[in-house]
Amino acid sequence: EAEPTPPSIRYNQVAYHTGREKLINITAEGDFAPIAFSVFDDVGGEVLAGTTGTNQVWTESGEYVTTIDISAIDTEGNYTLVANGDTIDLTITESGYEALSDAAFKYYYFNRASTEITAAYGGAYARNSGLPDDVVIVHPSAASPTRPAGTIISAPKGWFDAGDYNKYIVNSGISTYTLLAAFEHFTSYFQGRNFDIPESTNQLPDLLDEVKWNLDWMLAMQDPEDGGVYHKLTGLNFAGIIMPEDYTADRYVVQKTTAAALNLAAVTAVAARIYADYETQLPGYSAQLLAASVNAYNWALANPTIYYQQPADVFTGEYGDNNVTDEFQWAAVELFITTGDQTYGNAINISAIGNGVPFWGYTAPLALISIAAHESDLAGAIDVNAANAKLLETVDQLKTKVNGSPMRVAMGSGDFSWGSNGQASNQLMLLLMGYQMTGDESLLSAAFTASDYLLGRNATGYCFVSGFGDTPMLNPHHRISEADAVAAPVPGMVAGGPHSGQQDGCTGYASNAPARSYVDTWCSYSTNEVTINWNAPLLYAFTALHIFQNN
Ligand code: G3I
Ligand code: 9MR
Repeated sequence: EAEPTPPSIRYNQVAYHTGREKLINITAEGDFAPIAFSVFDDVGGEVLAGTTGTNQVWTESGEYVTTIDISAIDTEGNYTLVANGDTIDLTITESGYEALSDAAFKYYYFNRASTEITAAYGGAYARNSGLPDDVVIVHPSAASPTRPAGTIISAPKGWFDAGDYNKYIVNSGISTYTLLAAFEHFTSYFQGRNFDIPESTNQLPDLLDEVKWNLDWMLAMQDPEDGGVYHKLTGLNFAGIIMPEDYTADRYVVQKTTAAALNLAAVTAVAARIYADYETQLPGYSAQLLAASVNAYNWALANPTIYYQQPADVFTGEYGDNNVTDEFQWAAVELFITTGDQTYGNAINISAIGNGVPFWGYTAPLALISIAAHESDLAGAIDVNAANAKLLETVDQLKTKVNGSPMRVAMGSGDFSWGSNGQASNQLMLLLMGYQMTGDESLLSAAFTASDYLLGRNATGYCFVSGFGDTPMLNPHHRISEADAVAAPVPGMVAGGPHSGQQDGCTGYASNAPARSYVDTWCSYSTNEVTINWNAPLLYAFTALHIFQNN
């Protein structure tokens, strides 16, 4: 008979914070007796001792779980926890998330298309330029009278979507929005932040330089003739394990869709109002963004049900979305905030805007976030209170989940789909949004407690952010990290995360249970890829936690 696996200690491998709850879990597949534990400071003095209490079963992991609360230790320092024959290192600090926030940002620079990454800014991850995307073929699915199939257009720059080298407008929408929302909510922080990118010496905040890299590409994805927006810029197939400089396959723009037009309309409307404050640095850019937004929105109104359909000769990511009610509302909200034009105000229907956690295919919560952030400008024009109540309903549900969960995390039933760590990051963003709206400290508390999940206090034992933690994710499905000469992956990237689909058919999964169905291998594109849309809420959340801890 096989020995049951010994209980494992699951903890935040990056940092616990002074003044905040500090939780550690012990988990095992089988039930286990109470376990004695001690915590020692860095000179070997015992500062806390105890015995674990009752175990609970966490349905999502199928494991027995108990929680150790060491919040009573509230002095900065390095500690060790000894329990069940294991010793783990713990860090307690006033401010432990700054480096992670910076790295989450820098990921976007590392994932830039059409440029070299220099040693000055990329260190060991310097690489040659690739995928210039200045010769892009209009695919038959995207043909129009003025741009028939085979027409050559130019659409350089942008960020690679993920571990692949393609660029998708729908996923760029939520990603770029989330970075811009971080800028709108924490403007002075980002105005003062130097992220060490090539543009750091210019007069624009680095975040806006980085986002402009992607906005410039998004603008080039619009057909100037009719305002329609191509759904993606892609090779016909996914590339092999190669560096950008070795990519030689033809590139295409594929099909104009309603979802693409609305994602571009929403994001360029947000960008237009933000870059308007930098007219001196970027003359005319804000106006260009707004014109693109209006043209895309009008195209969508005239073509409201053009859904993505993968052509027979194209095999890359789809980001297909057959329900664009949420995108219509989101675009109208952003255009109304930016212009005050009642044409857009009349299109807003708060009762049609859903709440919940956003993802690339569901952007309604992004509209609620923007309304909350601009409530004083909107009061009287739309029912701001109803919108805020919806957002706060979701926030309250998340807090209840954290407090009721056997592992004291926000992740639970229904949260473990492809990209579950994007879900976990967006949950944090919403809790932190709720805190900004209400000043309710219990929401900030819940966000700190739930933030442990991504950093190791989860059912896999991995710190899911590359370059951080004692057991970091090491083998992401990220072509640059896999093909380059550096052993360690590009830092600051969050893995897709566990979910039971296992669509990649890889071996080595720890379990079929949703919260444990994860494998840290290149092979596992369904659990171990990285993307711009999962890193964006990671960046938002850990930056916000850092800022609030230092207020
Ligand atoms: O929306 C349903 C939900 O209602 C249901 O409960 C759940 C059950 O599994 O499934 C949900 O749909 C999933 C959807 O993602 C949204 O989470 C699908 O099963 C799942 O297959 C789908 O996965 C997408 C994946 O591409 C495959 O199409 C991911 O969201 C998406 O992030 C991922 O995107 C890829 C790009 O195509 C290419 N570039 C890399 C990128 C990341 O892997
Ligand atoms: O490598 C691809 C990854 O970047 C995509 O997100 C993923 C989405 O389905 O697909 C991966 O490509 C796989 C393909 O879909 C099936 N054959 C194996 C490929 C990975 O090696």
